[in-house]
Amino acid sequence: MTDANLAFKYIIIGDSGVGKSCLLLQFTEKRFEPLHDLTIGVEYGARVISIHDTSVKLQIWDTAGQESFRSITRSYYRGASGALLVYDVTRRETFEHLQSWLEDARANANTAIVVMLIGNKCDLENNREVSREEGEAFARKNGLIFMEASAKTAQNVDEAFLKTASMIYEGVQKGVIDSAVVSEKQKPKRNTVSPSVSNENNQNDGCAC
Ligand SMILES: Nc1nc2c(ncn2[C@@H]2O[C@H](COP(=O)(O)OP(=O)(O)OP(=O)(O)O)[C@@H](O)[C@H]2O)c(=O)[nH]1
Ligand SMILES: [Mg+2]
Repeated sequence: MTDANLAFKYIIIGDSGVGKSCLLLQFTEKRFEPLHDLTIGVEYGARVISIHDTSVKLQIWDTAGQESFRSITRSYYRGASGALLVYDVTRRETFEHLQSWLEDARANANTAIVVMLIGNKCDLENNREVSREEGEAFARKNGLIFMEASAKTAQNVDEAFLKTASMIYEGVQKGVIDSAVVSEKQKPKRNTVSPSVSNENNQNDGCAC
């Protein structure tokens, strides 16, 4: 493969209200939205990063967490090389539903997909219902990478997206991930229901990884 113009497709999944759209907004536009603007169908965002002098476009599909959109979400796993699986550290039920999200990912995504587990809203320490240790243990048991983050303060937001990219890049180098999946920039298809917002906002960002 050539070392230029890679595109990694990401999908962000997890229960409604855990902060998926806010994580995307913080990563692409460096701002926080305090109101819950329920995602209908899917939304799309993008940002260009650099890994070892290679320019990589992250094409990110932010899905709706509500159960009624689950079948639409399932159609977005195809071709994804990274998944951000998000729960809310202040709502235990969102942690308890992780297994079911993981089953969806395993059933619908490429087998080599890199999954990053994110315990979001870690700024709300006083309301915490899930400990960091529980998140770490779930990740270890299921072979996931793990970070706690806050879309509000931006803590670990860039790190989560960039670490995932770095793991995908390594997978391609080692031949574990098919280079055809990531070797060219593909224009995202606007399919299925109400892809409401295109907050594409390409910025160059030196990757610390
Ligand atoms: N304190 C705090 N609030 C957050 C954080 N991330 C998101 N929120 C709030 O949580 C609510 C839900 O955030 P969204 O990003 O809309 O949730 P979502 O996961 O996209 O929800 P769906 O689109 O319904 O699946 C909003 O009111 C956000 O302001 C965070 O890190 N800290
Ligand atoms: Mg949303």
